[in-house]
Amino acid sequence: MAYQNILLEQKEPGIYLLTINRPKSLNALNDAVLDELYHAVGEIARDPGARVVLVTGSGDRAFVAGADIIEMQDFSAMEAKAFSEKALRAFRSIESLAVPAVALVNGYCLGGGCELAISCDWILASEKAVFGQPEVNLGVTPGFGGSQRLQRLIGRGRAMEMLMTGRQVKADEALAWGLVNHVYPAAELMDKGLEAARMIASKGPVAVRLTKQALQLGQDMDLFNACVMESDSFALTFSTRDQKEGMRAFVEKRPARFQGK
Ligand code: DAK
Repeated sequence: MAYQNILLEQKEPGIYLLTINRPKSLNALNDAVLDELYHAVGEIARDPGARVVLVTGSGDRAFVAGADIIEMQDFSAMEAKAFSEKALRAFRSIESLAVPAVALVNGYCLGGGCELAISCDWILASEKAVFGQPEVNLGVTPGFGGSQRLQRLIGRGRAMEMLMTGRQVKADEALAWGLVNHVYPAAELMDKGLEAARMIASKGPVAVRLTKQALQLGQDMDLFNACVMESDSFALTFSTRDQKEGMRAFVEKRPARFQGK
C-alpha cells in the first residue's frame, strides 16, 4: 500500500520508524491516517524480522495534536462511533503487536495523540513535548481509549485531573508522573530512540516478544493466573535456540548471537 499520510521505513534491520505525516495539521488523526496506521502496523506484524517500531510525528512542532477536529465537527453519533472504532482498532493493533512499540513524542501530544502514545509500550519525550487530553474543551469525551489507558498508566487521580481540566502537562511533569520514561533535548530524541531500539533488537527476539505479551495479557488478569501465564512463557523459551545460545554465551563469556528461533 502506498501511504499518503504516514511514512513507514526500516531504519536498520528490524527497526521500523512509523511517522504520522500531516505536519500542516500538526499530524492530526483523520479517517485516512487511522486506516494507514492500521495497515502499516499489519505490515510490521507480518515481518518475522521485525524487532521494534518507533512511532513519531512529522516536523518539529507536534507528535499528534489530536483527532482531526475539522473532519469530526459535523459527525453524526454513528459516524463518531465508526471513527472511534477505527482508532481503537489501530491503537489495539499497536498494543498487541508482538514487538515493542516506543513513542518518540517531539511536541504537542494531545487528545488522540496522547491516546496513540499511551497505546505504545513506553514513551520517550523531547523537552518540547506537551501532553494533554483537551476533549472537554471541545464538549466531548475521549473516544480513542484515553480515559481507560491513562488511568491504568498514571493512576486514577492524575488521569482524572488531565481528563477533567484538559490542562497541558509539560515534559518534566509527565516524567515525574510516569507518563514518559525519559526526556531528552529535542535534537537528541531520534538518536536516543534509535539507541533504545538497537538495545531491544540486540536481545533474544522470542524472549522480547513473550515478555511484551506477558505484560500486555497480565495487566487485566488476577495475579495468580498472570503468574501462571508468565511461567508458561518462561517454559516456552526453553524450546528455543535463543535460550540455548543466550545461556551458552553467558557461560563462555561472549556476546550472544540470537536468531529469533
Ligand atoms: N485537528 C485539525 N487541525 C488541527 C488540529 C486538530 N486536532 N490541531 C491543529 N490543527 C491545525 C490548525 O487548524 C492549524 O491549521 P491552519 O489554520 O494552519 O490551516 C495548524 O494545525 C496549526 O495549528 P495552530 O495554528 O492552532 O497552532 P498553534 O501553535 O497556535 O496551536 C495547538 C497549537 C496544538 C495548541 C492548537 O493547534 C490546538 O489547540 N489544537 C487542537 C488540540 C485539540 O483540541 N486536539 C483535539 C483533542 S480531541 C470521539 C471522541 C473524542 C475524540 C475523538 C472521537 N468519539 C467519541 C468518536 C477526540 C479526540 C481528540 O483528539
